[in-house]
Amino acid sequence: METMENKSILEELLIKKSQQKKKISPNNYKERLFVLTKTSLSYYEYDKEKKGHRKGLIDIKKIRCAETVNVEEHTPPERQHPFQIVYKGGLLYVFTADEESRIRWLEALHKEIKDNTELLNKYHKGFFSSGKFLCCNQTCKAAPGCTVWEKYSSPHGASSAVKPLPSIPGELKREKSFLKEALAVYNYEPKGNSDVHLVRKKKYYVLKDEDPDWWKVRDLEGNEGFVPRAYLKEIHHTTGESGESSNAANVTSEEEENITKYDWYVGSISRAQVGQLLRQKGKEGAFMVRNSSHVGKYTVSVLSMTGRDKKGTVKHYHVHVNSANQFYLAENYCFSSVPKLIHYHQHNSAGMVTRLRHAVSTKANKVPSTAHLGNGPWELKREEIALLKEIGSGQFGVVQMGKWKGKYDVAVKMIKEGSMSEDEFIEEAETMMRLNHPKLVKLYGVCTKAYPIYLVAEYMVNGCLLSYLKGHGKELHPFQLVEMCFHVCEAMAFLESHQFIHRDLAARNCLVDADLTIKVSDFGMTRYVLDDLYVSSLGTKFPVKWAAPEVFHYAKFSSKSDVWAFGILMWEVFTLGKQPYNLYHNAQVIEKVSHGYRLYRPQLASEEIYQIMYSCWHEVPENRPTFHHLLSCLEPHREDDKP
Ligand code: 746
Repeated sequence: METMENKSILEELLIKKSQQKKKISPNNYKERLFVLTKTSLSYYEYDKEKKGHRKGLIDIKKIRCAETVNVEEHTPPERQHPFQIVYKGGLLYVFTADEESRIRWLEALHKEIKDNTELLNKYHKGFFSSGKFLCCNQTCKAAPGCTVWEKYSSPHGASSAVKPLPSIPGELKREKSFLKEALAVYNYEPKGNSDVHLVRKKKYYVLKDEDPDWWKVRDLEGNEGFVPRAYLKEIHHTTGESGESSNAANVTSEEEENITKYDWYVGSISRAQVGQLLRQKGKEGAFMVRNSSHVGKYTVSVLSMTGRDKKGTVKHYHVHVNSANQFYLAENYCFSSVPKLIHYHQHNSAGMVTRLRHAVSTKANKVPSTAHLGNGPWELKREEIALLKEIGSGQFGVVQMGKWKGKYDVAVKMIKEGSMSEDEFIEEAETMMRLNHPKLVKLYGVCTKAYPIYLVAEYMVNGCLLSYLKGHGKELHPFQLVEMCFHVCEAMAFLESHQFIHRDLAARNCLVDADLTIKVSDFGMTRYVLDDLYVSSLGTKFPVKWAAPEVFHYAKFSSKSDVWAFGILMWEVFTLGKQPYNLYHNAQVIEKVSHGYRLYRPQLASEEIYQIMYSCWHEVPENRPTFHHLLSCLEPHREDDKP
């Protein structure tokens, strides 16, 4: 039935850019039939002149900006007329065939959104591409706009179809102007300049959410301040848009919330990682449930010991959704929720190789993000740290595994007196503690009020990457090796974007988490080493084999010298932990490398992978790739996780 509400205002076959939910994933462009109505902008499959399934829907009320996007050089002719739709929860790029069509769409959209309450003042002129906005280089997709949106902000604009927000007086404004609502999941005592206490289970209004760690909130009494994001859980109201990925098969946020509570739920890790973890477990029916590469969809991976191979085979099943919004793995067994589906298959194989017998969980007792850290100094109470076992020793002395506040796993470096320039470290420590990235080992805090000084870091249960490669390398699939390099590269691209130089990147300085995520550790720490044997490039402890020529000749460190070291690290990974230039001593390596000699291609590395590591060893620093570029070189070699 056709009503005013669903009557189509505009309908046209346009090109839609993939949403790049994975941050760094290849672009793809699809033809979709776009339909604009009073209430929504939907897009449908369109094949052989027939309208197919709806692939996505954006609620008109959630649109915050509709505007053109700048075209980059070398853009093919069919993509010369892009526009963007910024909406609550996402960003969509659409390409029209010509300028008239683009104007038609933008005018129609502006007309429909003009009364929306959260229209933007500023937007991004450039595309969000490979993890950043091309206009301002901000890496967060939700980063505030960098260009004034004229349409909205200038009341005298040519076509001021979009009215500025009416100013709302006092009381009303208090309630209205927030981004979203959130519940506190932990109590939080404010430290430093925040005025807001968090009380578990109480509701808060989120005012700013750009910072990954600190959100500005207002409590119900009207107090405002910054609190750790990790202490909050967003409240989702289950109506409105769904992206391409959640089709008809829209997994509601209620469902998402439920699933995260189960001990069989793992999170977002790659297919290769899951495979390795299940094979490590080695039990028939060992299984994991994880987010697939498609947002809002899940994959069940299960180990089956049938077949000749002692290690067993891992099968991956996508959770499908039928037209009645029910979930199923193998046809005919449908359930109203994912937990119900898993529960059923824990007892019945029903079309799978085996029933789901042993949940493999990677849940670790991690400190929730910046949880304990106030905005101020990063001093932790020594009494709150229980040292449990020695896990090794490094350049600064013994490292112990411990518990903080009796519940969180931590690694504690006990700084041996005389091994570190402590004052300089303490001065810089805050910068390092602010570097938050999922592929960097988090430095939680320090204890500096007594000796020995403690550096307290995120605990990584599988120890250092080099030992892991030597001990478990043979169990790893080449995809897994690529994945390891990719993780390190993600961390390094982040450091590069913050103009932060590692100075000693190597497999020995990376750590392996419970879910086999690789994280980079001890970034920037070489600056505080007092040992001459390590500091001098002629010293026996100086990492010459990881050093670029400009480093061993002139101690010239840069992100480009980190790139050289990354190439060596890739070589370590693909040789499963061999010593580089095994037959040569440091002095010989300097001699050889200066004359253009380079490491050979490891057997496990394809010619293309070798090209990537080899490109890191260009004599001239400027001619080496950036980490940002290396990400896009590695990406095509990662395992495809499509159904
Ligand atoms: C750890 C580190 C980083 C060092 C030495 C010893 C341990 C460490 N181990 C962890 C962990 O989660 N974290 C740290 N290295 C340094 O302190 C260091 C200092 C300075 C430098 C470099 C390194 C520069 C030269 C760059 C300045 C482990 N986790 C977990 C388990 C095991 C070992 C470590 C944060 C373990 O015992 C699993 C692994 N295993 C045996 C059983 O199998």
